[in-house]
Amino acid sequence: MVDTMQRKSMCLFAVETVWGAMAVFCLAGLQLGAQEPAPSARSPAPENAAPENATSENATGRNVVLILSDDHRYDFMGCAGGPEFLETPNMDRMAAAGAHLLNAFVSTSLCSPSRASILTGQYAHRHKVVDNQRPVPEGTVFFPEHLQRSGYETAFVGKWHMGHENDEPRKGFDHWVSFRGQGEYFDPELNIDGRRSRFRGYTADILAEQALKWLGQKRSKPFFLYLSFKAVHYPFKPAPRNHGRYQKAEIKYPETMANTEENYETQPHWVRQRRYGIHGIDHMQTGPFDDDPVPSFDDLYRRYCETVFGLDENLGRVLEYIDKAGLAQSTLVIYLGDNGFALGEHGFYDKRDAFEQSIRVPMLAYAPGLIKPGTKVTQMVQNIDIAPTILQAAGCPIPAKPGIDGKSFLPLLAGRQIPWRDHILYEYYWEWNFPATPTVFALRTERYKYIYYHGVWDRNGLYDLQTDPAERHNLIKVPAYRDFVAAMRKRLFDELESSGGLQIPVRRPKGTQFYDRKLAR
Ligand SMILES: [Ca+2]
Repeated sequence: MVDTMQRKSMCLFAVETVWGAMAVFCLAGLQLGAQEPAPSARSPAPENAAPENATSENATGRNVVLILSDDHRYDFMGCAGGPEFLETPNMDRMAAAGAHLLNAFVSTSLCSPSRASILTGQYAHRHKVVDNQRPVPEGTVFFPEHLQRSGYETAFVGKWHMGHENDEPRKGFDHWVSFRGQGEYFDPELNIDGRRSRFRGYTADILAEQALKWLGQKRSKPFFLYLSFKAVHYPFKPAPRNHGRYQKAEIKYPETMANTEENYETQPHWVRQRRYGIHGIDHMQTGPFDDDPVPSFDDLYRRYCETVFGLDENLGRVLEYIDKAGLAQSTLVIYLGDNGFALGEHGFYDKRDAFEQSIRVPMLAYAPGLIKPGTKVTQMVQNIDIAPTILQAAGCPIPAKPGIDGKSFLPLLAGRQIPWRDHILYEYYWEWNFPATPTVFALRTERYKYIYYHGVWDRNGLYDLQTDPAERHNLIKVPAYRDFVAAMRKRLFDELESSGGLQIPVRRPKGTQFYDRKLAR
């Protein structure tokens, strides 16, 4: 079967809607606490919850559309402040008509572990999907299974990427459209409910088309759609209609990109060393030998932005359908990325590490009647919060077992202040395939980030995000911070221990190892 895409023009959000006049552009600055006279561990936020009947977020049976992208960094949206030539009109309008979660993070900045955290509400050390090389452990429970038991009709469309070889339907979904592993940007072979067909066209367009087809079916049950785009993962390939759209755009390099003593003086040694591997900007994605050409950073940056633009177009198609079909009042739409992506920061060209560009993700929500237009959520939310948030929107109880580490942020979307975390926990487990980045544990408060590197002879990290948002000045050896570092380290390990995070999962080497350390250039 061949499904030809013949879309003449993208349907942007109609300016005649209530959204039209609301060109709200908000800066996604860090939400930092007041100036602190001396470094100290922050105390928990005060409990100031409003009465339960203050909003309508406890209404049950809401439809949910969860839209995921791949490697879309948090600040590459118009509403998030940059880069100025990049157009994301649909993301911007989603933020203007709904909520922009300004401080959204992943608990592990890597495809498969993050996807498993989204689907389980658990840290990677609990769900045990710690690399991109193998399927989820037997017995893993995903939240759509709870939705099914609560009477929901569920569908998965797009990139699954937990287990490279398998595109077969997974439990928890009544309808299944997916492909093997990373998939392809063009002409994908899709497994639709167990039958494979080759499609012609741009994969993001085709996945949106498949999602709209399912949304358009008549049904009597509430629904849950999980639309998971392949875009914007490397190799960045925009739709042909968008290729070259930003070719003349001037690329501004981040201040920590240059290979200077100033940039690396206080950083852990491994940070500079990663420049010379596949995930460093001196040798981006080059092959195993050192004489192959290094691709143009500027051109890759432009292709990334053009791919984001096409993702935004397809996000707009889904949102437009929901509005036009009269589903907006009964549906919660959430958009997020599965992890961040450095484009030159610290000399990096990847994710995995605990710096801001890696751990932060774009996150937006749209639900007229529940979320007031222009809502800005400043609390730190994480991918582990998605499952409990959606279950609450569905009025579906969260089973006590196997347990969820995240917390529903639905009240925050509805404008209620509830007790919330004052820090996030981050973890990344060293991969045999990409040995340049060590095992990382981090604890990030609104102002400070403490990073502990396990199993490597190197210094750890402490950054003051208020005075040093670029994380250029590592304070770990500054004597004035010694007690603060000790307190943060204790807090990190207390939390890891209490949630079972001191058992580091070790996996057999599998797949290709990108071991080469290239020569300095
Ligand atoms: Ca990813």
